[in-house]
Amino acid sequence: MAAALSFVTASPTTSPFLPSPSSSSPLFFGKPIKLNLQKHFSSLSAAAAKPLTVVSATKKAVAVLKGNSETEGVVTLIQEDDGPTTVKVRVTGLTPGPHGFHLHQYGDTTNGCISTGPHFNPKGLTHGAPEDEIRHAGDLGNIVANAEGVAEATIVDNQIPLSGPDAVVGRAFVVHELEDDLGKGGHELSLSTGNAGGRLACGVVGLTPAE
Ligand SMILES: [Cu+2]
Ligand SMILES: [Zn+2]
Repeated sequence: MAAALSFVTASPTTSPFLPSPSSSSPLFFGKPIKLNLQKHFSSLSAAAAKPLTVVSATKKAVAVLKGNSETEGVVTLIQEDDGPTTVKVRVTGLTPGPHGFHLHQYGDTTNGCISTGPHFNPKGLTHGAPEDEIRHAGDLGNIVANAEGVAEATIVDNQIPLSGPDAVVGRAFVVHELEDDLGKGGHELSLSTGNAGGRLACGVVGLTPAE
């Protein structure tokens, strides 16, 4: 027990000793120690280190948009290799006309769509149009609802990959009450949110089978 305690308090990467793998269950130590054992005892790590990466280079994801209104929708994302991501959107229950459509930073909906945070912005730029050089990665412009309140769009974009450091999996789409002015409206919110108003519905991006 004393050895176990001193091991737990030591830094995993600089610990001068490691317990014999047979002397105690890795489960006793919890996850960090288990990883450490894998690093040092290759025979133990063989199964766990086996790559989980799928052979196919196609990645797919989906987000189901819901909120506190009748607005709802589905967004599918597909990316081949390191190419652009194709986003297919169908949202219903909108007022006719344009509605801001963005990827927001967090996949957190504990407080509804508000807890998804600001627009996904890994480069620290100001808000803009999808075709602008200066834009948030999450700036996908507007989707336009028809007279029946249905908006359908296909968006192809280079700044919302499904893997890598700027991956959008785990973040959230938001569809807004108003038109996104694409940073050009002259309103005090134009350069942060496009002054797109309230958040009608949102959904967290999750991976789906790539087939
Ligand atoms: Cu938004
Ligand atoms: Zn933005």
